[in-house]
Amino acid sequence: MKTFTIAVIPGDGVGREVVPPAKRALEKAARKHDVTFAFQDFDWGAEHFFRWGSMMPAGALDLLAPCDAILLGAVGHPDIPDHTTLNGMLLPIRRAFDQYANVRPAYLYPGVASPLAGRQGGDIDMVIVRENTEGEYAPVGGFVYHNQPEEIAIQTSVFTRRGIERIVRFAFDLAVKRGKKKRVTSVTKSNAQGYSMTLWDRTFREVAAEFPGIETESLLVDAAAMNFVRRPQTFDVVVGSNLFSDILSDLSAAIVGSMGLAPSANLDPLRRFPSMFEPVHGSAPDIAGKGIVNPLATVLSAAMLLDHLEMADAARDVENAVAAVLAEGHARTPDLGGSSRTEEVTEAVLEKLA
Ligand code: GGG
Repeated sequence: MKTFTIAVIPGDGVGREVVPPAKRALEKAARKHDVTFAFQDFDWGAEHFFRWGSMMPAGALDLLAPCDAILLGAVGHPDIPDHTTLNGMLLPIRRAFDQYANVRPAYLYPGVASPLAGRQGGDIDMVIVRENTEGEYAPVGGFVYHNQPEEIAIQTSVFTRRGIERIVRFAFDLAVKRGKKKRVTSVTKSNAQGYSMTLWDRTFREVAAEFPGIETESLLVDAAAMNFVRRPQTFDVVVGSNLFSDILSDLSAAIVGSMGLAPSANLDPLRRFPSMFEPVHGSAPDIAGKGIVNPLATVLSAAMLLDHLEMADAARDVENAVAAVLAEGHARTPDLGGSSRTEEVTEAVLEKLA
């Protein structure tokens, strides 16, 4: 029987409540497919910061490197500045392991209400592909006259032809693999940002020429946001920079019913390093500890982990279990208009997996 080693970082806030259900779903799905998981739990995050002054210890990346994949909950604590938590753990892991493709599917499940009028289950089915290692989140910049009245802050975006080309090619390959609308939408702001974004547009056109069977569309990010609301059914694969896709994937999650249903994968498509799977949502301190967080975004992220480890049947089992629970509509956390607790939704999914 094959055993996969999974690094588990529950992190902060609701991250600690959504990771155990995902581990249970993984274990149950794996049992049916003659696979086992060896979980290595790492208690990193805000508590580690309070105790030791850093989100994760020195040498943390060396501990993660030999694992087959990483399962992450959330990062963020009200008493620590958000840039400290994000730059102290999540972003360094993405960069160290060259997880350059952040894949964020948004699917309107039957039985789930979209805030958009007239949309039925299956009407919205898109994937946001986010460039994940450079762009606006590159750690390049600094302060001059720090904390003085004449203070200057400089934050530099970094766009490389190599970085753009590989994420755009990943998006086209994904559109081919999905075999659905066969459409890739590129999102930029090249009317205002005439260097980085025009490099993106030119690179997009060059890569698109290699995929004559895929329809293309280029939108400015403001128009993309508007069209996610006006005509969400037309989108298939949407590719954009680190910042734009971060924002648009919150919007895509909202139009399919809830951030609580939005999974994600931070992939090293070349498989040199472990890839990382996490819900799109953050630590949600307002509901942390109340036992009402929706575990399904993390459970669906676990399904993406199974897909990445080439256990497609097990991944479909998990997705189908989630779809069945949502279609029945009995077990629902408050974000979906229900009153179920995290535990009840978890048990409902596990029952379907049996
Ligand atoms: N699920 C991980 C998490 O806490 N995400 C919140 C967040 O702010 N993420 C920023 C990002 O994805 O770049």
